[in-house]
Parts: sequence; structure tokens; C-alpha cells
Amino acid sequence: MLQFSKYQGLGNDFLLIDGRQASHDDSEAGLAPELVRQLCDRRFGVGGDGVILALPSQAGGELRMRIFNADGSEPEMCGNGIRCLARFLADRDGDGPGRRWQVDTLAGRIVPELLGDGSIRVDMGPPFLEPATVPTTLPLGPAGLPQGELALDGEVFAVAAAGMGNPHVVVPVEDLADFDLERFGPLLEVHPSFPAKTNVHFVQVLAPDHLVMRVWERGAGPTLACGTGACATLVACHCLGLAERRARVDLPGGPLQIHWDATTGHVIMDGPAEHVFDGAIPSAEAVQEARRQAAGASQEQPAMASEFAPGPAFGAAPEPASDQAGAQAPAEPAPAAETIQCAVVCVNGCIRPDACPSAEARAKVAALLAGSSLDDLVAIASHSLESRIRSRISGPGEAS
Ligand code: ZDR
Repeated sequence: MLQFSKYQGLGNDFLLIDGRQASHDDSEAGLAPELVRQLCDRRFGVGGDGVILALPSQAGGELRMRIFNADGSEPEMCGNGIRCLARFLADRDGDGPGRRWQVDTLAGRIVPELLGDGSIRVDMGPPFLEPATVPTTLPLGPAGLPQGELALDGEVFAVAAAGMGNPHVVVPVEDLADFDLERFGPLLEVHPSFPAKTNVHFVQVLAPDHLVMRVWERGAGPTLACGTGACATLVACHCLGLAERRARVDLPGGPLQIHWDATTGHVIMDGPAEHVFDGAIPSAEAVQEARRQAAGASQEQPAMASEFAPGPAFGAAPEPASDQAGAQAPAEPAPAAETIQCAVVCVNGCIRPDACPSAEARAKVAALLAGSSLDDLVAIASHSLESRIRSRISGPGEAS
């Protein structure tokens, strides 16, 4: 099974997978774009704005974070994602306030810290303001960051750009509520001025210490929040003379506190990250095996099974290997298959893989899991729970 935990930071939601024990090869392989797209699909998959892997570090940090956008692309960094990663690590390892993690990302070393109130503070490092480092072809403007006027669908916008490891374009507007995000967001995301595409932020200045913004994320579309984007927006607004160095930044999913520290030049972000639920999906091997057993070994394998093939390292619970059984087989001939108490004698592996009496039942369960939506499974579980409660209340035999 591929095990994951879902976390969200201001409604920017991610599936987190603990691959800290992964091999070098699995760490490098990451996740197939098709698998990420399926996992992130809100109707046919689990649903999320991205998938995050916690991996062994290769650059001297405690661990390495790789993030994949919902479209399968791999960005350099993710502010909300790294807060979710910190909360995930703390929950898994039992860490408390004050714990800091040295996390290596494609944007360099990032250091999240668990605060006393359960929120996460992240030292996001310094912003990138040289055009080539964003990257953008916009020239360095008088405000000290890339600036320009861009024509979009017949309208002209004054924009500024900043990098937080990943690219951002910031567009101050007068009336954010009325702004047509769906029309202009995608046009800016792929504008030729941003050769690696860009995250897009429209911001209204309520006060020098209070901004409100809406987000069109590269590779994910409109999201409820964007940590790197809130940092880039505060930096751009400060450079443009619109904001102080410290401001509350309101996103559709809630507020972040952003501080561009004048002493260190680093941007500090404070915000929440919450656990939503844990889950598991069958590995490719389990799906294939179940379907083989259910439909007959000669049938063709369905395409989707191979797409859920993350490799064994990423949160995969070990599945009993069939040759294990041979090693554990007793010297005496095994009792007749029908008489084996699998739950008792096979705890360390099946002792009769050639004629396992519970194989059919396990195949049925695996096929049910593989062929049922989450809603179906929840309905089955609810019905079973209801039946048991009814039978407890009304006594055996009376439950429907
Ligand atoms: C915006 C983001 N979710 C965050 O919180 O910083 C980052 C996700 C990556 C983004 N979509 C990109 O740079 O492609």
C-alpha cells in the first residue's frame, strides 16, 4: 500500500509521503507525473494541490523536500507545503515546539520551526530580485526588482517580479474582489516574459501593513493560498513603496504574517498547517494481483494499475513475499488447506501459498478495494457500523 497523509495550510492542500528511508535511486526517481495527476485529481483521485516527498538529504541538511504540482511538474519550493511538511514530521516523530528542521529544497536550505501555538515559522531565505534569477526577461526597474508593463487580452498591467526560489509576478490592483482572476491568471502564468512560467498574484493594498491577494498558481491554477507568493508579494509591495517590511497578508484561505527582515535580508513567514487525514491506496502490485485473481490470470492488465506504481520506498507497507512462505514451511507436510487457521499459523507468511484457503477471500477484498470509490467504502463502513449499533441496541437477530 502507498501510505500518505493529507495536510493543508490555509486551504492549500498536499499529500505528504514519508520517504526518509528511500534509496538514492527512489529519491532521484521521485513520482511519475501521471501518478501525481491521479493522486491530486479531486474527483478520480485523493485530491490536492500537490504531492510532497520527505526524502533523505543529499546536501547536508536533515532531510530533503521534493514537491510536485497537481499537473505533475516539479517546482523548486513551496511555502505552504513546507509548513505542512514540518507539521507532518512533528506529528510522525512526536516533536514539540522549538523543533527546527534543516530542509534541503531545489531553492536551497529552508528552515521551518514549530512554534508554541502549533503554527509554523519558516525562514524562507532572501528573495531573488535579479531578473535572471527569477527568471524573467523583464528588466530591473527603478524599484530594485524586475518591472514592466504587460499587455494581456487588450489590457495593460504594471507588474513586478520576485523569486522565492520559484518565480512570482505581482500585480497591484484597485479592486481585488471584482478582478477577473480566471481571465488574466492563466495568461500571465505562461507569458513569454517568464521562461519557466510563473505563479501569479493580484494584490490590493488595504494599509501598508495589511495586504489582500488572490493567487493563480503555476501548475495548479487558482488556489486558496500561496506561501512563497505571499512572501514575494510583500517584498514586491515593499520595493514599490506600497507596504512596510512586516505585514499581514490575507489570502482566500486565511492570513499569513510576513516579515522581510532588514538585518538578515531573509523573509520570515508565520502561518498554520493542519493534519486532515491519513490514507492508503493499493500499490500497483496489489491492484494487479487482485484483478488477476478476480478475473483470471490470462486477462489483460488494466493500464491504471501500472500508473499507481510509486515504488516500494514511498510509504509502502511491506507486503508478504511469496518466497517467505517457503522459508517458513514446516518440515512436516502441511495440514489440509481447508483446516489451516490462517490467522494463527500464517502470521509470519502463508504456509500453503499453492493452496491457500483464504486466498479467494483476500482476493475478493482486494478487488473490492481496487474497484470501489472512497464514497462506496465509506458507505459500506457506515452501513456496517449502523448495523452493529442497531444490533447492540435491539439485541441479536433484530438488526436489519
Ligand atoms: C504557491 C505554493 N503553493 C506555495 O505555497 O509557495 C508553491 C507551489 C509551487 C508553485 N505552484 C510553483 O512554483 O510552481
